[in-house]
Amino acid sequence: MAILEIVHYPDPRLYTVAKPVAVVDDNIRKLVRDMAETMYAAPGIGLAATQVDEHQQVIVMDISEDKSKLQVFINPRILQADGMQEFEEGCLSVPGIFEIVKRPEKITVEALDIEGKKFKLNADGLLAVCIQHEMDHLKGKVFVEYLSQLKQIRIKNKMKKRLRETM
Ligand code: GNR
Ligand code: NI
Repeated sequence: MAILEIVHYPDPRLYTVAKPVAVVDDNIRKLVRDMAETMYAAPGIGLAATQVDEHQQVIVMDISEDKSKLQVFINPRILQADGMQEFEEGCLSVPGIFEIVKRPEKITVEALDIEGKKFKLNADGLLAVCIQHEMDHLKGKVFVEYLSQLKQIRIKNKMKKRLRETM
């Protein structure tokens, strides 16, 4: 296993659109294992392949209290979305920034599991937020893009300042 480097906003690699996985093979399973290790170490509750500069449609997630329920979504698709909810989101690619984002409240997702088998899932609350947040990453979108231009500029400046300070 390996801990991978997480790309930070506004790195242009975060704007790459991920390709669907053709076959869930050992290479994908290794990527999933490394992504899970990276997510748990961060620590975070989700990670999209885009964030580790792998542009394939792979997501790992674990929203359980004791970090015992790893969920894997390969080639995820939202089949249905209902309602709206506001949730304070954070992102491992935008460390230290927490902002309210409005998204559909209930979703039905279809994806492949680690065996390449198709499954469907109804999600709401944090799980629905997290799936949508990760699916946005696969489309090259970071949650701060839902905020006002002024907030986006402030966040970019904060990130640049932090980069300068850690050099
Ligand atoms: O660890 C994470 N926490 C989180 C909190 C609220 C809404 C979304 C998230 S996802 C984030 C990990 C991450 O950046 N995934 O892309
Ligand atoms: Ni994120």
